[in-house]
Amino acid sequence: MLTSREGLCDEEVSKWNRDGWLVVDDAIDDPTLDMLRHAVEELASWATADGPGLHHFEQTPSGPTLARSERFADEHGWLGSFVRSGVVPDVVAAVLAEPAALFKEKVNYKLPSGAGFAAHQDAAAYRFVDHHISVMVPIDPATVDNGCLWFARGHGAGKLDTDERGRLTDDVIASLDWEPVEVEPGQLVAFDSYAPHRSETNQTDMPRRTLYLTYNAANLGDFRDQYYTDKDAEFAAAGSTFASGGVRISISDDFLGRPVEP
Ligand SMILES: O=C(O)CCC(=O)C(=O)O
Repeated sequence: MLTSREGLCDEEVSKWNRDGWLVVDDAIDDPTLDMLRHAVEELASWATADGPGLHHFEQTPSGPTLARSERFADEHGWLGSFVRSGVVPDVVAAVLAEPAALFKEKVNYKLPSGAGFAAHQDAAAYRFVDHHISVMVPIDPATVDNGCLWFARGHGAGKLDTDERGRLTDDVIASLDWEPVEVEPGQLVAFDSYAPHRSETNQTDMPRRTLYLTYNAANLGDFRDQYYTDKDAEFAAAGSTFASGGVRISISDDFLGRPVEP
């Protein structure tokens, strides 16, 4: 239970305790947003030029489309600094009430017709420690039409029932009070790994790009290398589709996109 925390007002503390997610306004200034946009464009160019990082594609009506880039904090100097120091780890440290260590980092591009995500809790896919905090950093405005996140109100903690794919069951989904969280670049959304969330397809003709930066309490250890080593091994052994036919971009089978057609 979060009590008073430096950098968070009483209202934010009670919202965090009730819901497990929080929008932070005016967190990133315009020059930093320009740098972020530029950095995300560079990552996307790595995906098609055999550059560093781990990149995942999905099939959309316009062909194979970049869905996600991850594991870039050691390869992209500016982004590496942004994710490891400054406002984002500071927000996480405020909700954790202790310093945060980077666990993983990714960009979801959600280009036009890019797919959404079934309702899930990230805790199902995050290993080594029980509790993680993620921060969503919008690069483009996130709206209902382009597939913003939907969070539940009133479920700040605790594991919910899932099916064999790691998706929340229909009963759980129906029991939750869902709210679309539309945000603009400059805002952040911090969320607990037990906060249920989901999203829809991007139905616009513009990208909805978002960074997701995930941390654990630093005193528990640094698991990032181990996370990506395991993920590489799992993807290499299991291939790029789940038994369900879903495209494997996550450890959990919660992405609603289609595998790239041969
Ligand atoms: O970017 C989205 O629309 C949702 C992302 C998400 O839930 C995830 O990557 O686990």
